[in-house]
Amino acid sequence: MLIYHIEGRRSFRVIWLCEELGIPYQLQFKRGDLLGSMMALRTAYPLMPIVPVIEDRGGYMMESGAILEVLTARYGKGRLAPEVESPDYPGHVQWMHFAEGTLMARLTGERFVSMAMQVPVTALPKGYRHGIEPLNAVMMVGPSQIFSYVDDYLSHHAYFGGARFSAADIMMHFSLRVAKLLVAIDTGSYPNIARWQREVQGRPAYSRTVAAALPDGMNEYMLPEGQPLPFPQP
Ligand SMILES: N[C@@H](CCC(=O)N[C@@H](CS)C(=O)NCC(=O)O)C(=O)O
Repeated sequence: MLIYHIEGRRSFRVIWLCEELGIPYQLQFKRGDLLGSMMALRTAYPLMPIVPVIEDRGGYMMESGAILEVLTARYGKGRLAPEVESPDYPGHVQWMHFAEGTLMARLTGERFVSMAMQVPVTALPKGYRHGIEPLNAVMMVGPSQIFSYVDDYLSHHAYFGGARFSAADIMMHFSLRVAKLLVAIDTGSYPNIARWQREVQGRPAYSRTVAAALPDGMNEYMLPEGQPLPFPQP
């Protein structure tokens, strides 16, 4: 299987899953060259050049959550997903979707507003950032309410997979890691999220993933935290 990869991006999830399940893979990326990695993908898959894309069994597939689901079903042999009848199954599926469907959508939404308004995320009106405020005109769930919900879940579950680590933990890990960059909120300051982060980052497959996916260390897109800059500055 070939994984189109860009350092610091969501392809990390696919690599981590492969490392957990022992799925052989090759990476297509240009080390230290985010634009070069993206151009390689644009050439291979011009119709939807967003990362990750995989090439497997003669076909292309994109959308990280869907890729993880397919690979887990095909190669997992019961690993990284609770049984359908298990009490952990609904939570696992919820967080598989929440990672992109609610969490990343709202974090990037806030970041896009900041880019359009040309102000740091911390200078956005309070309602966007903190969510429901009874007297605020903006009645939406914002990042800090989302992180409180996530932290509460982890106060009575070891993992997003429930009692055992699952693909949902891999999905949520990326979204929580980039929270600091996108909206300048350190999820490590939430005690249960911090406990969970330490634990999952202690997995041998995580260390192998970091070595393969980030050979020059963590590259947070080369962007300053929470600033309205859409691209790396020269
Ligand atoms: N929901 C998609 C999001 C994919 C996505 O937005 N990837 C980013 C990199 S992490 C990307 O390729 N951005 C470039 C673009 O949006 O054009 C997934 O989970 O795979």
